[in-house]
Amino acid sequence: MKRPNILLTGTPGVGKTTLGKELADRTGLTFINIGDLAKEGEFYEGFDEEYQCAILDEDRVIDELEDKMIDGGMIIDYHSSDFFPERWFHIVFVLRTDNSLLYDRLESRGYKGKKLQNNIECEIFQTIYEETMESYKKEIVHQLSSNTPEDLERNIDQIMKWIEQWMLDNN
Ligand code: DAT
Repeated sequence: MKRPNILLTGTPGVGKTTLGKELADRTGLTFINIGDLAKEGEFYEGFDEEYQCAILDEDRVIDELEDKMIDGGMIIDYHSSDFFPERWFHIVFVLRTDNSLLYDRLESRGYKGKKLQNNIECEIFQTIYEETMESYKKEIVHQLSSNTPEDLERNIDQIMKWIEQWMLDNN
């Protein structure tokens, strides 16, 4: 049985992990958060002094996931989308959150100062959306509002319907 691969992307705090885990629970697809995967495997290639964070070793992440992506049925969660092989994904969702809500979510996550400001600007300037539109065919990229619990429910329903249809069309 062939199953699709889904990319959930967007600025930190928009709700990728919340949506991805819930989708995985309800569909049996496998959820992978790239940040957690990198931490477990220590897939880093240095430290960024300016941003005070580890630099992801993208090639090692890709090597680690390649076989699983070929098998299908993967939900990938990451705040960037341009280094993954385009062929991996059947659909890509860019989650979007209003600035004031995002600000509160990131603040309660402990972000402050420049880090908080950079992430809010990332959302204001649609950085991830534009990066994603340049990296994948426009037809497979969709924006999702991710402001409220109602949005979450609606997004889950829509994606589950899409998965069902994809499985009918491809098996
Ligand atoms: P991300 O994985 O994009 O960093 P998250 O899933 O960790 O984001 O969510 C960040 C916070 O926002 C977390 O406290 C849960 C909350 N949240 C996520 N989606 C939401 C939604 N649709 N409505 C309200 N709160 C949401």
